[in-house]
Amino acid sequence: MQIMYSAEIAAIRQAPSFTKPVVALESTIITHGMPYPQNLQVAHEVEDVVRQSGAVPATIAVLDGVLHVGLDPDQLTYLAKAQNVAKVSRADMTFVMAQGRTGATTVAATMIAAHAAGIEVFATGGIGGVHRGAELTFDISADLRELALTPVTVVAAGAKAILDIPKTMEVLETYGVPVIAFGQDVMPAFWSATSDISAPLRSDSAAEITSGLRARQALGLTGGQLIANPVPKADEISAEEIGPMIELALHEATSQGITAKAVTPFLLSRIFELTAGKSLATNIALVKNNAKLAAKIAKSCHDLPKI
Ligand code: PSU
Ligand code: MN
Repeated sequence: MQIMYSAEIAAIRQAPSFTKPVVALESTIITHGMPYPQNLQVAHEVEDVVRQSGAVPATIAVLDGVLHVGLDPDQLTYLAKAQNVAKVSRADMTFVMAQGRTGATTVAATMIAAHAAGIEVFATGGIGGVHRGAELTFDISADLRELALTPVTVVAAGAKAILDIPKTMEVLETYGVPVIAFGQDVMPAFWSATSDISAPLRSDSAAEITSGLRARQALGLTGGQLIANPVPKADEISAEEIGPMIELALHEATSQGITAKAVTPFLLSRIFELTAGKSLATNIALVKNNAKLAAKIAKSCHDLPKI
């Protein structure tokens, strides 16, 4: 498949890998997670955090039918301003490409593209997971199955708190995905740094995360891993504060008949309104924090290449 690289990525590309550590970044967060112009500003700031942390950022998106790994500044602006952008995952990314359309990549689609380009580490806000009420709707994000299949390390602030986190943890365990909380014993819950759900694994060092990964690969185990990185305490919204707003947004989604791909963007924008913008500030802080840790992990992966 034809992949277009940004000038910055092309300069360090030495197929099948890179001469510097690289961190992939998703684009659904830009088009479906935040309003313009904050989305563009945040996209640049997150890329800068990756650079300041010693790695090279590769924001991934489909622009007019072409899969881009790394976006030049004008392409980033084009995407941030674009209307009617498709939200693409494993099921529909290549079809949207065939139609020549523009698509923002979810965690699942970004993992696929990152792996195709030879990128091992990816930073996002929160992964998709098992939605509350999934026993009736069967709404389980394709992100979970992607973690089972595609060998990319995903750094996220846990699963979004709008989800059913215990069920999400069960599915990840069934799929054999290592879930490693960074620096604490409990799972973070996106806007909140902690939750009452204990983390299956804990690590305090990027090097240790990389050795765990290399050991998995040496054993021939496929798939990715989830690094659950808590939002900095100073930026968090406590579970007590955000809990009732999540409940209200979920109730509205159900009563307005919001389903499928529209659920996550609807809930995020309602919670933005209900918290008077505070949820967005927290979201931005946690994405930057994840970009920083992802750069550290990318550096240690670069220092300890896969044999
Ligand atoms: N995290 C955010 N904002 C987002 C998303 C995650 O802070 O917009 C996106 C990611 O791209 C994730 C997607 O893959 O939501 C999950 O959507 P769904 O629940 O429809 O699978
Ligand atoms: Mn879904």
